[in-house]
Amino acid sequence: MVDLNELAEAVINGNRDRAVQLTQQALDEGMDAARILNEGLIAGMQVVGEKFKKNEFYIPEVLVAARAMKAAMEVLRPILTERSDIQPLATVVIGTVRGDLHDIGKNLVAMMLEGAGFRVIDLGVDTPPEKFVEAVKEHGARIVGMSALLTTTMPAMKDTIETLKAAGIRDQVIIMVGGAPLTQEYADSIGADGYAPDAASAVDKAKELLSKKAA
Ligand code: B1M
Repeated sequence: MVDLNELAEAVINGNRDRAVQLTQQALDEGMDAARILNEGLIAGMQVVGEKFKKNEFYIPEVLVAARAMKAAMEVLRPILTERSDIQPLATVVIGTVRGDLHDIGKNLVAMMLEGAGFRVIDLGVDTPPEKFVEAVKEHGARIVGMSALLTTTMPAMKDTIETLKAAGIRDQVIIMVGGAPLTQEYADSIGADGYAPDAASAVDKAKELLSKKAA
C-alpha cells in the first residue's frame, strides 16, 4: 500500500517521476483520489510553503515542487473530471487574477468544477480584468471564478468586479473568489457573491449560488 507521506516527500523534494509513480500506484491500489490529493500532494505543498517562509527553500525548490505536484495532478485529472451528466450545469470562466502566477489551486478548482458537470473556460494566470469581461461575453458564462494567492494581488479581484460593472454585465454573473489569503469577510467587502476555502467547497458553493440565482 502506498504511504502518502512518501508521496508528500516526493512533492517536497521536487521528484516528479516519483510523485507521478506513487500517485498512479495509489490509484491502482484503489485509494480514493481525494485522499491522495489531500494527504499526499496538498500536504507536501503545505510543507513547501512553510519551508519557503522560513527561507529554508527558495524559488527554484518551490518551482520544482510545483512541477512535481502538477504532473501528479495530471494523473488524477481523469478521475477528478469524470462526469456522469451530458448537459453542462453552467459555464464558468475562471482565472488567477492580474499580477498573480500561482495556478495549482485554481487548476484544482477548475478540475473539480468540470468533474461536477460545469463547462470550464480556464483563462490561466495573470488575467487582466478585461479578459474576464471578454470571456464572459464570448462564452455566455454564468459564473466568474477568481483565484489569488498573494495579498498584493487580492485588490485585482475588486478591479475585475468593477470592470464587469463598467461593462454592464456584473448582474448577469455570479462572482466567486478563493485562494489561501482570502476570507469570507474580504469576499463580502469587494462585493463577490461567494467565497470557498477549498476546491471541494467551491463546487458546493457554485451549485448553491446557481440555484439561488435561478430561484
Ligand atoms: Co508563491 N507564495 N510566490 N510561488 N507560493 C505563496 C502563496 C506564499 C504564501 C509563500 C510563503 O511565503 N509562505 C507567499 C505569499 C505571501 C502573501 O502574499 N501573503 C508567496 C510569495 C511571496 C511568492 C512570490 C512573491 C515569491 C517571490 O518572487 N519573492 C512569487 C510571486 C509570483 C507571482 O505570482 N507574481 C511566488 C512564486 C511562486 C512560484 C512561481 C515559485 C510557485 C507557483 C507555481 C504555480 O502555481 N504554478 C509558488 C508556490 C508553489 C507557492 C506555495 C508554496 C504553494 C501554493 C500552492 O500551490 N498551494 C505558497 C505557500 C502556500 O500556500 N502554502 C506560496 C497548493 C494549492 C492546492 O493551494 O493555491 O491555496 P491553494 O488553492 C486552494 C485554496 O486556496 C482554494 O482551493 C484550492 C484547492 O483546495 N482556492 C480556491 C484557490 N483558488 C480558488 C478559487 C475559488 C475557490 C477556492 O473560487 C473561484
